[in-house]
Amino acid sequence: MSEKIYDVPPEWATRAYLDDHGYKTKYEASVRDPETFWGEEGKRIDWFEPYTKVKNTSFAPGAVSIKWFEDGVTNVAWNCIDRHLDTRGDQVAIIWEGDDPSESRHITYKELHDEVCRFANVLRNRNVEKGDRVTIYMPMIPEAAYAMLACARLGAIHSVVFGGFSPDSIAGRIVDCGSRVIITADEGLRGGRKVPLKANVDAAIAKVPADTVDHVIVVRRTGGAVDMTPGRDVWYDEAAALVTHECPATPMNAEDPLFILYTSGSTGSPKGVLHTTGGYLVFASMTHQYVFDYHEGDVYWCTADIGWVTGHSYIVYGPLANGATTVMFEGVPSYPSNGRFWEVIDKHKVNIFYTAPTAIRALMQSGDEPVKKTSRASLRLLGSVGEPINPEAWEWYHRVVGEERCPVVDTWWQTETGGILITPLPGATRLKPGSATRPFFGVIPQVVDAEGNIQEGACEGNLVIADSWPGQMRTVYGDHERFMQTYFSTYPNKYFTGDGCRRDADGYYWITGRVDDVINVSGHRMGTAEVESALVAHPKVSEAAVVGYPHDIKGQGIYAYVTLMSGVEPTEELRKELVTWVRREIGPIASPDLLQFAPSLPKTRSGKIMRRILRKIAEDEFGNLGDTSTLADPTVVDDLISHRQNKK
Ligand code: 6R9
Repeated sequence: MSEKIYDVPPEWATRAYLDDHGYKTKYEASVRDPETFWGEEGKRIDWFEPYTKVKNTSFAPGAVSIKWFEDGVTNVAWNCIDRHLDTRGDQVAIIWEGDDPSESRHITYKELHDEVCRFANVLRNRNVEKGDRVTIYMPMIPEAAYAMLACARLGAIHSVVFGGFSPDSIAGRIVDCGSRVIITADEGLRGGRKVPLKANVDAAIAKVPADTVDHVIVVRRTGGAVDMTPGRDVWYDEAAALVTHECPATPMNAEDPLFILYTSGSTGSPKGVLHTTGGYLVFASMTHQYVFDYHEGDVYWCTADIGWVTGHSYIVYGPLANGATTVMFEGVPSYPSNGRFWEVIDKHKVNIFYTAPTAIRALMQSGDEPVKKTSRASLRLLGSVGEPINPEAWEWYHRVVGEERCPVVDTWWQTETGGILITPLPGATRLKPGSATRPFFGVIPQVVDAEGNIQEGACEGNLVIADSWPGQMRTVYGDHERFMQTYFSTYPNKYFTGDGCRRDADGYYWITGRVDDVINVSGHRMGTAEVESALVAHPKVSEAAVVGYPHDIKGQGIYAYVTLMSGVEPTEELRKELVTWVRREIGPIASPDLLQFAPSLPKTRSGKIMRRILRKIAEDEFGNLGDTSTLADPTVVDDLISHRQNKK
């Protein structure tokens, strides 16, 4: 395949913050002397007490410790709201677009201040204090952002759980971080369908030890009937009517926790990724400004859900820290029609649009017509995040949606990184479809081989980051050992991303996907181990192995191999039951796309499942199974191949 290169459009070279020379100069300065670079950049947020120390970080084996701006004192909500009030109190902070196209709301910075203070007072009245954990299980409504910012204002640590997760998943997260307060809504609304959020919270609380949860605060969204437990549950509007719209922002040390966000890894239960205050906000703000070339007055729309890190950093914290107008969308790209995204862009005159490859691929399938019916004249820049974007989808996004006028920034990052690490800068970087291109300021990517040898020049291998950046996660909540083990033990003194990548002769990075047992389904991260443990929890299942396979829209689909208890018949009905079971155990995003009953699984003589072989079968690469001689029983493989499920 010939490699296409898109030059920076001439108008961008003049209007953007940086051109190519500017990028290179600033990048070199950032890695040559991080202390000075970040010491200056830290001033982009306001501090109650200025920091005198900038970087104090170590990736040393057994002693990983990450601190930025450690003696500074500030407050994230204060930076996202209060400091803008003098200059842009009447400017719109949040444009909310409802699931139903006839519903939208504009919230100014002044209104945001009042709403967040009220929410904080409601929490304070329920004894929420600095350091307490609060679980947020909400639809995409402004109250979700108010709840996050209210926690930040009080110094409470929020743990947002994606609204698509099941009661079991919520329960696990409540228990892990020990939150005594849950914020939810009666029901969510997505694509015209209701989501029983409060009922899911009730079911989750029934699964955690009694007396874990003291308060459930319920925002009215649909008005649907829900059960309210007296003494525990309260309607938000009723509680908010009793409090004022003034609430002081708690002074927070730069390294005090801001939030926990659970994410899947290759082993065990989801990890509570912990982000702190100062470095996180500096990094979210800076990346939002430079990557999206954000300028005063721009209308910016990120289509993520606040249940994922992209929603945290690039719907709420980054844009609001910069005083931007951020669009928050409740619905889905296909409702009421496949033109919804483009219609919303015209309706709110969106300048910067940031979405996921899975959405682009799905919309691309309905052709150019729904796009071309709209003007999109306001659009200036397009972004992509969550998974590798295939060049065909990139080209369509660029040509049809952006009419070849808007640069596409393919941004690589992770829940753990807090913000974007590898990305084009629109005024500086020539684009190659499918490549996340070059590192952001202060980020030192390296490509290593399996033994950890650093590769030079054009190469392929595993992606590691050689030194800390301010947005980096600080620990796994309550388990620093696991943090060090997961990210710093594979390659000593380096942060291991879990991704594979290629670097070309121009120094551009091409992320090739996960090299561990994590799969990426429609941009949602899932540990194969989680799906497996959900399956084996079913009484009829004896063993399960889950792998990813290429899927046209989702990027990866979930392929499950299931061995049943002896005597259980493998029926079509049971297959459906097991798929439903996983949905119920984890949530709809974890439903297996294909499920194959396997009389036995390929194992080594020591009893290890050989996933490499299962992956090849799921990928339809039967001719290329590699060495099967170490298998305890090589005939298992033939049986698996002959019963392979067909791709949808
Ligand atoms: C922000 C987010 C992280 C994993 C990451 C990688 C994949 C994200 C990507 C990308 C290729 C991109 N990923 N962005 N792969 N190109 N632009 O998605 O965080 O949910 O933690 O997922 O997603 O595999 O390791 P998270």
